[in-house]
Amino acid sequence: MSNYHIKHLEEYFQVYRKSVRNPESYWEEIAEEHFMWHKRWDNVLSYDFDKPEFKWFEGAKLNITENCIDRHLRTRGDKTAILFEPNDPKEKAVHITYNELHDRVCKMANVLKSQGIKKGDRVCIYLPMIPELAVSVLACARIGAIHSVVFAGFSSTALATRINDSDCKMVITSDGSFRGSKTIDLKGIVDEGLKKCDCVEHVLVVKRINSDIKLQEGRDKWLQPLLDNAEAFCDPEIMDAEDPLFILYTSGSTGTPKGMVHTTAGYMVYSAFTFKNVFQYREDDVYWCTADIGWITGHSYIVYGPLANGATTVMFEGVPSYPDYGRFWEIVEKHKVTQFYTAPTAIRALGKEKLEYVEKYDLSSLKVLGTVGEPINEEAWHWYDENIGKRNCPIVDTWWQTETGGIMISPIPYSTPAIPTFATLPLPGIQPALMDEEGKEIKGNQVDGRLCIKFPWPSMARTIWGNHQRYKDTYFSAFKNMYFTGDGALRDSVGYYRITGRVDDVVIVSGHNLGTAPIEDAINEHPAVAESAIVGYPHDVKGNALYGYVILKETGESRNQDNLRKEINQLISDRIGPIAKLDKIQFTSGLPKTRSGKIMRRILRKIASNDTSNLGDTSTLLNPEIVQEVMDNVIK
Ligand code: 6R9
Repeated sequence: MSNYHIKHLEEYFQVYRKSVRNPESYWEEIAEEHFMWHKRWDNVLSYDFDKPEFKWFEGAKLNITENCIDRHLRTRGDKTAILFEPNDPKEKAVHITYNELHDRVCKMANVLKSQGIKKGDRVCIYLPMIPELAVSVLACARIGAIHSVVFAGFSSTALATRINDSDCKMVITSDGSFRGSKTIDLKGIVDEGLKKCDCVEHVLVVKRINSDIKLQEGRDKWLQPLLDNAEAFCDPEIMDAEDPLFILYTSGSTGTPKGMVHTTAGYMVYSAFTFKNVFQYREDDVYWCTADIGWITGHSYIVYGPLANGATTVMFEGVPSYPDYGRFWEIVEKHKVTQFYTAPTAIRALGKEKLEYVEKYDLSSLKVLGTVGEPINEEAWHWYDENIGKRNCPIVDTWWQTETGGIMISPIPYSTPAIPTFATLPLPGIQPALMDEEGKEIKGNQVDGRLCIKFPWPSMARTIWGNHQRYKDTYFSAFKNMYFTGDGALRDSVGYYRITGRVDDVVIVSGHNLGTAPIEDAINEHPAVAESAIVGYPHDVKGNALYGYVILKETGESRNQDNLRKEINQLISDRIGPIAKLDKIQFTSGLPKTRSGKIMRRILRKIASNDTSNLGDTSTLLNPEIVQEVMDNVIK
C-alpha cells in the first residue's frame, strides 16, 4: 500500500517541480490540449503584483459554453450532463443530456437577448437548486452577459445590496422554492428587495412551486412561455480571454460584500483541470457536489469544471435531513454516485445521527470523497472515512476560496497519502508561502505562518467589482509580491499544509499563538461533544483568554456540566497543552452560522467579550434566532 502511494507521490513531485519551474509552459500545454479556442493566445501570462493586474492567455478568443457543451455533442450527446434530484424523493429525478442542455441553454440565451440583455450586462440569478439555475448561468455565458448568482437563502436586503453593487439589469428568480418540508416565497423576497433597486428592468420568473404570486406589469414575466417561443440555436458570443465571466459576492471581515470578478479563459482552464485531477474523474462516473450554485464551490465544481470535462454532475434541490437523515446516502445509492463532495459541517451534522441512516444504503459505488469550506476536524474525518468511504475511498480535503476560483491545496487520490486535518500539498502550478508578521517568508518545514501564494495562477479573481483599490488593499498589500489568503497554515515535517483557520481567528494567549481550529478538534474528540467554537476574549493577565461554545450530542445532555468542563479541558491539555485550556465553557444548542455553514466567530467573539452593543447585521445568518440564546446564557 505505502509503496504504491510513494511511487505516485514521486510522480506528483516531478509534475509539481516542472509546473513551478516554468508555469507558463505548463499551463500553455494544458490549455492547448484540452480546450477549444477560436483564436490562440498571444501571451500566456503577464502580471504585475503592484497594480495589481493579472492576464492569462491574453489575445485568445473562446466561449466557455462551447467548451462545456457543444464540443461534447458529437461524442456524448446522449450522455447525462445534469442529473437533477428534486427536494421530494417522490418526484422523479431528471436526466438532462448534453443535447438537451445545448437546446435549453440556447433557448434561454435567446430569451435573454429578446429581453435586451447584451454582452457585458449583469444578470442577477436568484434561484433554488433547479436545472434553470445552471441553464441560466450557462445562457449568460453563451451571450457574454456577466452572471451574478446570489444564494437563494439570502434576505431581500442582502439581495438588493448585491444587485445594486453591480447594477444588474435583470433578475431571474422563481415563484418559490422547496426546502425540506417547507416552501420559501422567493418572488416575495425579490419584490421586497427590488423596492430598493432602480437598475433592474426585467424579472423572469420560473414556475417551481405553483404558488399564487403577483407579476408586476411591465417588469415581470413568466419564463416558460418565452422559452416555448425561443429557437434552440444560439451562436456563442466570441469572448476575449480576459472578459469577465461572472461576479460572485463573498463577505469580508468588515464592510460590504466583495464582488469578486472572474474572467473567462483562465477560470475555465483551472476549474476544468482541477476537477479532473482532484476527483480523478473517469468517463462513466457520476459526480455529486452537495454545495449550492450560489457559492463558488457550485460554480466551479457543479457547473463549469464538470461540464468542461463532459461529466455527469448531480444537482440536488433539497436538504440532508429531509425526509430523514439518510437522504444523501439514498441519493448515492440511487444514482450510483462515484465522487461525493460536501462540507465538514454536513458531515458533523450527519455524524451526530444514528448510523442506521447510513447502513440502510449501498454506498459501494463511491470512489472518492471530498470536503471543502472549513477545516475538517479529526473526528468528522474518521467518521466520513469509516462510515461513508468504508476505509476504501481517498478523502480529498480541498482548500481554496471564492477568490482563488479553484482548488489550491488538496491531496490527489492514489498519489498523496491523506492525513486527517491536512489539506496536504499544493496542486501543480500553485506556489504557497508562509509569511511571518514582519513580512518575511518562513522557509523550511515544521513552521507556521500566514498563507500566501507567490505566483499567479489562471483562475485568480482579477478585481473586486467597482473597487480595485479594495482588491489591492485586501489581497496584495499585506505582503509584497504575494497574494494574501487571510488564512493561517502550518507546514509539517514532510511539507504537508494544514490550514489553521482565518488568521483573525488566531488568539494570542500569554504570548502563545493558538489557532482555534486545533483546539476545536481536540474538544470534538470528546464523545459527548457534537460541535464547538473557540474565540478569544480580553484578559487582564494573559492578554487574551479562551472562551468555548460547545454543542452537546443528545447523549451528553444529561451529564453533569462541571464534570464535562473538566473533561474537555483535560482533553485540550492532552492534545495541545495546558496553555490552550479554556477559561469559560458555555453549552449551547446551536452556533450562529453563515448560509454556507461557516461559524460566525465575529459574533461569538463580541458576546464572549461582553460587547454586544454592535453585533452588526445578523439577518443574513442561517439561524439568526440563536444569537439571543447565546447572549442569554453567556458566562460572565
Ligand atoms: C471554497 C470556499 C474560503 C475560506 C478559506 C478558509 C476556509 C475552505 C478549507 C478551508 C480549511 C479547507 N476553507 N476550504 N479551511 N480547510 N479544506 O469555501 O470558499 O466560501 O470563499 O471560503 O474557507 O478559511 O479562506 P469561500
